[in-house]
Amino acid sequence: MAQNRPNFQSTPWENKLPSNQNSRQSNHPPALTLPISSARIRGPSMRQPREFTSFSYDDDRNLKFDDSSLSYFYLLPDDLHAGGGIDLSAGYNTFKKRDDSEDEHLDGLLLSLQHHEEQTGRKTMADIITWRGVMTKLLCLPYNKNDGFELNATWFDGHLFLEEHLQYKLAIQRRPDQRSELMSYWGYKFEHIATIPHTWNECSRSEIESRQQQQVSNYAQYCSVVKTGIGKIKLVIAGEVDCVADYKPDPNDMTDDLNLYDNPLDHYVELKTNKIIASDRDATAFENKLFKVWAQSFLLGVPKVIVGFRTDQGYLQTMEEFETQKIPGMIKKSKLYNQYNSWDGMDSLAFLAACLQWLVNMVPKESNVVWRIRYLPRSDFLLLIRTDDKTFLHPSFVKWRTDFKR
Ligand code: 0WD
Ligand code: CA
Repeated sequence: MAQNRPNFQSTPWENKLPSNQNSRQSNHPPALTLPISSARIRGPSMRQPREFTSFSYDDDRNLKFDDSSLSYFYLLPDDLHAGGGIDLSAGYNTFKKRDDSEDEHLDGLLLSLQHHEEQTGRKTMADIITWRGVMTKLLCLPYNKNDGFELNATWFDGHLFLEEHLQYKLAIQRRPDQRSELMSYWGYKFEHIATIPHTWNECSRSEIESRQQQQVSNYAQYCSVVKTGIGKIKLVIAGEVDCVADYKPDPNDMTDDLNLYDNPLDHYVELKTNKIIASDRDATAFENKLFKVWAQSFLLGVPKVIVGFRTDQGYLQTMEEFETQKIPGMIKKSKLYNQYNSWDGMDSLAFLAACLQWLVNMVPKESNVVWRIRYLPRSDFLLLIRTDDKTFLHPSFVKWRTDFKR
């Protein structure tokens, strides 16, 4: 394992093509590259995301093919003001935190796809199947070149599957200090105190009132699986949804009349916490974050973001709602005041369209071969490299598709 560990952070990187650093390790031909600053498909067509299934992880991280872990937003502005604000650090010592060095690959997504296909008897159409988080990385890349990452890619049964290469992520991760651990807890704590596990009328008083005292865990998750697309590429992506603003319509209440269709995605909310904005610097940092939040929410079709603003000591003071579709415009306006802010949503989408087209065209369509997509910090290229890794697809999904009779 040790010799697989990437070591790029300590290697001085020049902004030009690498001279195939790994050539000693493998006999494979030189990597294929995509130039990030110029790869664009201008004005790509976008498909409106549509949820076609969803799944949950419960408090023990068991996978459930239902909406049992869906949460409901419930936090009154009045609750924020009581006694100097809600203490987001409360209960930090009892945080039930997932071991994120455990690689779940695409398992939840693939097993839920399989379950869905078993129910409907139909295969899902898609060029690319992946987590939303992977797409967010690619969408933000033209404006976020400081962080390196690696993806794994493999073709199977007509789809290109992408996942994050967890080994790389773990290898470059700085060991989190206590403060960043605490700040990450604040995010989960905010999610916990801002939501309830059922609709308001189905919740007991104590379920609502004891939230501040309950243990916080990041095991449970609710994920929406959507069909969407950019340019000519059809996508299936799954992503975590923090809560609904009010309720989730019954997906069985399908109707062909679009005017009557109650779209589940329209009800979804992304929750974030942020430091209270007190200076230009804070505002710039927040705008940078907001752009990534836009990318993340836009991809899945989540229309609303609620940000809880907190003090440096982690006391929640105010909340603000943002409409996802208005975020790029907001940031563009503030460019007038902040010359360092260069985020451009349309340009990012033009890059994403080109990048996905490149992947679909350039990753060779050999089943059982895993390719690595590598982005070195501050470089201008995505590299495509063949590996000798075994497939990362769940065996149950592979068997299901292999046995599938049309
Ligand atoms: O390639 C893979 N194996 C990846 C798996 C890459 C990205 C995510 N995932 C997994 C996550 O563990 C999660 O189960 O996919 C599922 C859904 O992910 P997503 O919606 O695609 O992930 P992303 O958009 O990056 O993150 C959404 C939320 C985060 O909230 P914030 O507010 O920070 O965006 O998912 C949570 C996190 O709360 N999350 C995780 N929770 C536990 N362990 C993890 C993780 N490793 N990653 C994201
Ligand atoms: Ca969140």
